[in-house]
Amino acid sequence: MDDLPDHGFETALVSQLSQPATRLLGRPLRFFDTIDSTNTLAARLAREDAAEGTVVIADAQTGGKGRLGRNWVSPPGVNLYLSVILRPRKLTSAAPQLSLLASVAVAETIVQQTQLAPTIKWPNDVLVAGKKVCGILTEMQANGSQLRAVVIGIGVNINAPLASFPEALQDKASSLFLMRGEPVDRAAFAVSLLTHLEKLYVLWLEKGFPAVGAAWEGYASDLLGKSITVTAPEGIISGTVRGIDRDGALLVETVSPEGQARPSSRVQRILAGDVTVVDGY
Ligand code: BT5
Repeated sequence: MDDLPDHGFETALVSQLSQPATRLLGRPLRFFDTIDSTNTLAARLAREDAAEGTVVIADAQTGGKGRLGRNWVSPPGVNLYLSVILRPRKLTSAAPQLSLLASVAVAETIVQQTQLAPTIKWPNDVLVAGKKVCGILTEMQANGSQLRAVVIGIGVNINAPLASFPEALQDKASSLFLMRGEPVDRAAFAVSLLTHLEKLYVLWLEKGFPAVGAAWEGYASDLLGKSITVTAPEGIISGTVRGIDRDGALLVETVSPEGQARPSSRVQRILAGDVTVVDGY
């Protein structure tokens, strides 16, 4: 866990992927010791017609991206930063479903590789014991209303020590190593993640979102029935979580303000935003 490039990681990855773990994802796989952002490169490759399944992985990122211009802390030698190019023949409105799908793949991989008990915070943060261990950034390229490519960027804090997080993050973020008390094999985790992602992607293509949504709700069950506040593009919405619908939108029951002649409740569909649970989450 020092600052030297970890060629062992690349070698182990390539060797484990050469066993037929996946048919689509990671074929080809582009590995970098350091990159600005795997998503930025994957988006460029996608514009240049890279094949579906192309994966960009880096040992470190100098400009790791979060959503809405936020940053992703990406130290070398310890974590996983990868981006996958997919080309589903679907409408652009289906793209957010891939973020939810990716969070299920990460949660399943954490269970399989560490026996920890992950939860998902809508839309796609993966937490262990209430701390964020994974973030997902999905970016799309479109031809009109049709998807041309989707880049799913996944960052998982695997073996990061607490000191590698800036102080402001130390009570909100964690790593699988910190939660489990022993290191996790990064290459095995990466290959397992690509395997789970591929299985769910094929399921989604064949059966649509509901097949994946049930698994998502299983990991996000903490959130059901909770009072939340969502900062969404349409404004700040407060209400009670009722689940997700068959398109992956969060369903929030809101009550019109007290004092109104006839208080009434209605369920709003929210497709994007940041959730804060009123009682802490
Ligand atoms: C995300 O954004 O959670 C999406 C992160 C996606 C990162 C991957 S790494 C591979 C690929 N290449 C990229 O350049 N990006 C993707 P958001 O929900 O906006 O959360 C960002 C916030 O999480 C930050 O503002 C911090 O508060 C916090 N954060 C930053 N780095 C973190 C880390 N390593 N672990 C946990 N939390 C972190």
